[in-house]
Amino acid sequence: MNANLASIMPQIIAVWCEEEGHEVKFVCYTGFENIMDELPQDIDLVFISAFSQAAQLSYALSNYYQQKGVITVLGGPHARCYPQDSQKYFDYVVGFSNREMITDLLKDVSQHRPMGVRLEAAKQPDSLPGVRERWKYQQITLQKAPTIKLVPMIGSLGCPYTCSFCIDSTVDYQPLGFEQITEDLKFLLTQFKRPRIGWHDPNFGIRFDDYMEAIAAAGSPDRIDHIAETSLSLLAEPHLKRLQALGFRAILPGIESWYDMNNKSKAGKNRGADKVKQVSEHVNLILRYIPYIQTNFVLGLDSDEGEEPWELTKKFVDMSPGAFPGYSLLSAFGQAAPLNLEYQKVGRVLPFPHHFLNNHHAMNVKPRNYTWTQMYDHVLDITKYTFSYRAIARRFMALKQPIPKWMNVLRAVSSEGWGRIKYYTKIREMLETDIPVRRFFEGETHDLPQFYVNRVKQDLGPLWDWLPKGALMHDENAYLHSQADGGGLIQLSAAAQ
Ligand code: B12
Ligand code: SF4
Repeated sequence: MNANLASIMPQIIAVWCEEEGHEVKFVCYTGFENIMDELPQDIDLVFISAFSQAAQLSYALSNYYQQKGVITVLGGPHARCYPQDSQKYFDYVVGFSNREMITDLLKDVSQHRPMGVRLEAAKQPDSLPGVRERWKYQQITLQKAPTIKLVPMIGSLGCPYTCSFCIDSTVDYQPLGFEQITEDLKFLLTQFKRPRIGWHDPNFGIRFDDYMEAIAAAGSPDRIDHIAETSLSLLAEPHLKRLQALGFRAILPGIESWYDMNNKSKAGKNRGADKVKQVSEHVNLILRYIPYIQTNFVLGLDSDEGEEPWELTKKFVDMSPGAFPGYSLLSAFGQAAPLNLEYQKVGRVLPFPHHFLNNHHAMNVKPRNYTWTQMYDHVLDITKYTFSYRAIARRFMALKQPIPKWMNVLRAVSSEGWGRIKYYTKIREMLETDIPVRRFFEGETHDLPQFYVNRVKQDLGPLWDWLPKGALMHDENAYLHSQADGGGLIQLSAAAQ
C-alpha cells in the first residue's frame, strides 16, 4: 500500500518548479527500493518532503546532497512540526507554502549553513493544482503500487473542530474549489476503468452538499470508489445514503476518546459507557451503507484514567465487530498543536528520535494518569484483545464484501496487528529489565538506549553513514524555547501570500 499513502504536496512542488521552467526529477521513496539507486544526480536543488518518521532519513539525504554542492529544502509535516531542528540540516525549511513562495525561492537560492532559513506563508494556499496538472508525477508514484492504485485528491484544508492534539485544531477550514473536483474526477475516468480516490482532506465533507454535488457532476458514480477520513458528526443516515450512492467504500472517523472530543462524534454530553453505546450503534449503522470502516482512537490522553477507558474500548470492539480499530499512542509532534507547549512546559515530552514518532513505535508524552508499565500493559492488552483470533473471526463475519473482509484479516496478522503485539511486548519487557530504557522513559537521562540506536541504524542502511553528527537526537522542548527567541521565522509579507 505504501505508494498509495504518498503525499500530494511533492507533486505540486514539482508542477510549480516545472512551470517556472526548471527540469524536474521526481522520486517517491516507498521504503522498499534501494534508495541509493533512486537518487537523482546532477541536480542543483533538491526538495525533500518528510513526515517526522522519515526525519533522520531526510537529514542524511540532505547531508549527502549538500556535500555535492546541492542546495537542500525540507517541506512537509516534519518541517511544520520541527522547524528549529530541521534548520540545522537543510538550507531552507518550509512551512505553509504557496506558488509565489516557491517561485521566489527558485529565483534566489543560496547556501545557508550551518543554520538554514525558515520560510512560512501566513496561511494555507487558496488553491492547489489538480490531478490533471500533477498527473505525470502521480503516475510515477502509482507505478510503485502494484495492484490497488489510489489517487490522492484534496478538496479542503484545515478543520472547524479543535481537537487539542491535532495540527489542524488552529487552522481555519477552507474549501479549495469544487469545480476542480468535478474536473479531476472526469479526467480520472479517462485514465482508469475504475478510479479509486483517497481523499487527503483533514476532515472530509464539511461542506457536505457541495462535495456531493461536485462528485455527482462528474457522472458515472458506479465507476468511482472513494476513501475518506471524516468525523462521525457528518455521518447521519441521509449523508450515508448519499455517500453510498456516490461510491464511498471506506470511511475513517476519529473517535479518539470516550471522555473527550465529543463534538465531532455528535456525542453531546454522553461520556464513558453511554458514549460507547451511542458510537457503537452509529458505527454499525454506517456499516450498512459503507463496506469498510476504521475507527481511530488516541491512547493515553490525559482524560483517560484507570481501567475504565480500556474496558470501554474492548466493549466497543465487541459491540461493533465489523469496525477496524486504529490505535495511536499519544504523541506530541513538536509544534504541531498548542497542547504540545503545555506538555513541554511541565517536562512531559521525551526526546525519542523523530524516527520513532509515527504513533506506534514510541509514545513521546509521559502519560498523566499511568506509569509506563501500566500504560504498556494496557496498550498490549487492548491490542491483543483487538487482534485475537476471536475478534478477527467476528470482524470477518460482520462484513459482507470479500475485499474488506480479507483486508481486515491481513491487517490484523501483519505488522499492524500482530507485529505491534510483538513490538509492545518487547518494550514492556525492556521497561522491566533494561535499566537504561527505564531511565530514558522516566526522563532521567537523554542517553538513547542501544535498542533504539540499532533500529535507526538498521532502517537507514547505507544512509546511516550520512546522518550528520548529533542528528539522531533533538531538543524535545524546542517549541517552548522558540517562544522566547521567535524561532528564526521569516514570515512572508502579505504581497507574497
Ligand atoms: C492526509 C493525511 C494522511 C494521509 C496521506 C498521507 C500523506 N502522505 O500525505 C494518510 C491517511 C495516508 C496518512 C498517514 C499517516 N499520517 Co497523516 N495526515 C494527513 C493530514 C490529515 C493531511 C496532510 C495533507 O495532505 N494536507 C494538505 C497539504 C496541502 O497541507 P500540509 O500538509 O499542511 O502542507 C503544507 C505545508 O506543510 C507545505 N508542504 C507540505 N509538503 C511539502 C513538501 C515540500 C517539498 C515543500 C517545500 C512544502 C510542503 O505546503 C503545504 C501548503 O501550505 C495531516 C494533518 C494535516 N492537516 O496536516 C496528517 C499528518 C500529516 N499525519 C500524521 C501522521 C503521524 C501519519 C502517520 C504516521 C499515521 C500512522 N501511524 O499511520 C501515517 C504516515 C503516512 C506516510 N505516508 O508516511 C501527522 C504527521 C506528524 C509528523 N510530524 O510526522 C499529521 C500532521 C497528523 C497529526 N498527528 O497531527 N496521513
Ligand atoms: S476533527 Fe480531525 S482534523 Fe479536525 S481538529 Fe479534530 S482530529 Fe483534527
